[in-house]
Amino acid sequence: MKTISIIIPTFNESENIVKLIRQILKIKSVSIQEVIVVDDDSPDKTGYIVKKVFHQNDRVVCYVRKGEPDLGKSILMGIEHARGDVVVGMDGDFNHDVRIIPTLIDVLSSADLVVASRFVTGGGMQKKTRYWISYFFNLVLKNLFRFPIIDNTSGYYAVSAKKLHSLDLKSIYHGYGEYCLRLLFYAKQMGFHIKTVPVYYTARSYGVSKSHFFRMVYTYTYTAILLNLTSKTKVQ
Ligand SMILES: Nc1nc2c(ncn2[C@@H]2O[C@H](COP(=O)(O)OP(=O)(O)O)[C@@H](O)[C@H]2O)c(=O)[nH]1
Ligand SMILES: [Mg+2]
Repeated sequence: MKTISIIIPTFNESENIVKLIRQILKIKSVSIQEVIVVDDDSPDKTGYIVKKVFHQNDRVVCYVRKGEPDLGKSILMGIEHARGDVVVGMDGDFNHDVRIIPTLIDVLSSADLVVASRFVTGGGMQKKTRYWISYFFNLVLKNLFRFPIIDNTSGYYAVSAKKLHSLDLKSIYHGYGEYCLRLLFYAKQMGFHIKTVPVYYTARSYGVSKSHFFRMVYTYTYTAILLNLTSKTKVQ
């Protein structure tokens, strides 16, 4: 059975993370080798709480980054420490339904990268306004900017560790959620076999979202344009 490393970046998730890790560790149908939490030195002490609660559990590892918070670099740090055959990336706030982890792994047996998608049959999002904005944005990404699937901003995925390491990870994993656009764009460019499975995003259980709407639209659009321009230059 393939071993799995689950990577969860956190910032102020003290009320969610312990419960979330406990739910993940209960999954028995797939082999979860480790849950790696990378915390950006959260003021609410998320990282220290994880270390304290799970200090006797060698399947739970927590790194606390110091300095400038960076979601993408946090995930990269997790990837660099991951030892599993498969890497799963997910949020630490219950947006991403833990119960579909076995499905992601199952579908990965015939793919290189499996993305949990809100915009396929069976998928969705509790927050309706955000759902429609994300859907429209993703239509543009797919049809205008040549992105491979219909949910390129998901952030919940399973990928073969070997394939993942064939990509230039430092150029992908930095900044905020736009790392996801770079991951999918380069995965397509490198000929990854990409599949999707439906997911329903529930609203976060506690705490507040770190996403800033206008900043995200600007950064994601800029990233999509840049990826298209640089890839066209490469082809010429
Ligand atoms: N390490 C780290 N994690 C972050 C940062 N910003 C957000 N996160 C985490 O990334 C995940 C997604 O962030 P969230 O605020 O839920 O964004 P949303 O799902 O788009 O509303 C959550 O687990 C957050 O705790 C950051 O700067 N550093
Ligand atoms: Mg979230």
